[in-house]
Amino acid sequence: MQNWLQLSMPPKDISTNGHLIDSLWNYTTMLCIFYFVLVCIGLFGFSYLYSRKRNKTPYYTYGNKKQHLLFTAIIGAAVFLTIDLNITRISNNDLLEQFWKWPNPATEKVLRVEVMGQQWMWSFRYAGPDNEFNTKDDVITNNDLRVPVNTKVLFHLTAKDVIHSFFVPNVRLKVDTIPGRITRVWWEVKEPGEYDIACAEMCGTHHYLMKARLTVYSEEDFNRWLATSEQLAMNTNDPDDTNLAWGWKWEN
Ligand SMILES: [Cu+2]
Repeated sequence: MQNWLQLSMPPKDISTNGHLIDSLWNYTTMLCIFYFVLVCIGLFGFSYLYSRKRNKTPYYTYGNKKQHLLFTAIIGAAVFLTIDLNITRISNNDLLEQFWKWPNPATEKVLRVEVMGQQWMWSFRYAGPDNEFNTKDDVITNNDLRVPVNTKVLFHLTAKDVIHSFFVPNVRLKVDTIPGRITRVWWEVKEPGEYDIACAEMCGTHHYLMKARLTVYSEEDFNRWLATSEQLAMNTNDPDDTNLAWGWKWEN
């Protein structure tokens, strides 16, 4: 049963690195709750302690005594150190140790995919049998991304018209696609199934329609699908069809 609590939670994490994002998210949320409770205790506690009922004569203070300033500085420093500085440190570590460890197609098994965002759909391109992008045998799909499980997938992304954002909630992954620039991202997913892809950048009137399907196959199923699609591409891709010519030469 899906109740409001489940609906407000992020969807199931199916990736090898998604837990890093989740733990950062939880850490930030927990500390914000902690400081929120602390502020509430102060606010309501002092309102009670210094209420008119308990203090017949008013006492005026401007909070500018040395101990007031010191106390304020300590609270400020604690927030800065435990939240700001610490999440910067954690995310920096995650980037260096995981997200920026780019898989190398020359030395390991990596599936490469080119992604094009446009108003209002996502297109995907696989290199095809010749292993070269932007050639006649490329497998091209619209709003339909298929990848194998337990395999690193490296994406190079761009956009045709305006800035879009490639968002896969189950992988905890979001990256802008920008006209005239290639951004990149990689993932490894652990669970076969079907998942949502969305655009996370308000990109025009039909932004909400810009959704695609991610299918994660077992390795055999993926290879079977790819072989069939490659055959189909070689038979039917029309070199004069300008709608298919949006790819580019892959550069590592
Ligand atoms: Cu978009």
